Amino acid sequence: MSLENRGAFIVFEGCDRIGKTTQCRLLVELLKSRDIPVLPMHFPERSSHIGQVINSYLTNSKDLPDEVIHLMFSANRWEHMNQIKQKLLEGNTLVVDRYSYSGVAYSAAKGLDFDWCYAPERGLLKPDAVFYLRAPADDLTNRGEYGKERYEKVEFQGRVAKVFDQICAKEANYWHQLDASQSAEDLHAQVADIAVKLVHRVATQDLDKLY
Ligand code: NYM
Repeated sequence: MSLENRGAFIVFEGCDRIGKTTQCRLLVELLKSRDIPVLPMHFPERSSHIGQVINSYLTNSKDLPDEVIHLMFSANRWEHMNQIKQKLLEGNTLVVDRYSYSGVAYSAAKGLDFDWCYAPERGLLKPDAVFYLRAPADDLTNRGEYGKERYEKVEFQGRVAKVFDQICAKEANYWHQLDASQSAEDLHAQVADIAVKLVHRVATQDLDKLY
């Protein structure tokens, strides 16, 4: 690829324990094996000051009003935006585990207004593609083995899934809904097919913003 080619901005979304982390890893490994420059990222990015507050909240060592933590998650994306833009323009494809849509889905699932939740995300870079990993509803209720972090409850995850579905329907032109109940290998094959074509297709396109 020529020097002025940019990388693709790829995001994985979905409920907790749906397999995003595995799929991110498999995609990063695949792109590397094809000599496509690629970097993994994950939101929340817990190492910054804001990220540490988010971590304390998620591990239940700190309580904050729903609105405040919502804005912290958004601020955590904003504080990395210059870095993300620079990496993409340098030609790196970014494979990002969660983004703005998790921000909206988890807060709206608590009862906050959808449009209010989306507002602070406006102006952030828009992903070229979102892979939305979706398990059938009964599969979700069978997933008893959630961890200790906040939000990891079956009933709450069902509400989160509903908001993700709503966003998926609205953003259908760059969202790819994939069945997460299939094997990690089959799922990866579907992701890989779309992602490799995408990297080549967007290389000469301008970056877009969420609006
Ligand atoms: N989460 C994640 C939010 O509530 N809002 C956000 O903006 C983001 C990015 O954090 N249960 C929630 C979803 C997860 C939790 O994410 C931690 P992970 O991917 O398990 O580290």
